[in-house]
Amino acid sequence: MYRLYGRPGSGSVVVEAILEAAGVPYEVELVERSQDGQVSEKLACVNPLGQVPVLRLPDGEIMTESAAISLYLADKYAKADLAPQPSSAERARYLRWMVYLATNIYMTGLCAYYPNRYTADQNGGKWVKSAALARMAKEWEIYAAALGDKSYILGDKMSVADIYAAMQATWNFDVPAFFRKHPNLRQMYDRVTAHPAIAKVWGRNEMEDWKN
Ligand SMILES: N[C@@H](CCC(=O)N[C@@H](CS)C(=O)NCC(=O)O)C(=O)O
Repeated sequence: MYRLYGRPGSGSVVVEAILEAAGVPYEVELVERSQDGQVSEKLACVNPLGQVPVLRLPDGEIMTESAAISLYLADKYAKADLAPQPSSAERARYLRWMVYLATNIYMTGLCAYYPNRYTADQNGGKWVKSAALARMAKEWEIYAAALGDKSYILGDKMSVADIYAAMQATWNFDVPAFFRKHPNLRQMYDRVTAHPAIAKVWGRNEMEDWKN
């Protein structure tokens, strides 16, 4: 069985959503951060960076990196219809935006959430954070422009890229303001989260706390 190491509302949500939508048996091992910010031992054993998500495959193989895990599962469980076929025309766009989200918005978000990690200056964190927020705004503008008035980033069909983007949208510091700025992202978000399996995972992870 798959074992997903995750934390509510974190990058494990996209993996959980794919497993749920694919109807594959899995268990979730919650790994909370300790009070002093240290990485728990059980997480350090499977990911030396101490980050979630981590997926242990049924054969014991360990996968880290949310985008790699998502691409892998979506291809493996093609019946869930969450990824364009490797030979399809949409594949190039799908890969482009999956990697864009992983390497730009996700990473810039880490700079905003953990700014002191990215500077050796003990007073530099606030500058790292403000630069990261400006950069992230630009990165979302680019994504929103690519989405345009389409329902999903690939057109009429939802893919893992949309689930990934919807999850990352909830990490904005002011989600309602973010969606006011990008109504097309809000529409995409609402479509994605209306999917029954995704709604279930969203609920379990309290992904809609920003609505309160
Ligand atoms: N590149 C990794 C990033 C994973 C990541 O940053 N996960 C966050 C939760 S969303 C985390 O565990 N942060 C704790 C930390 O970085 O110490 C991925 O895409 O899986």
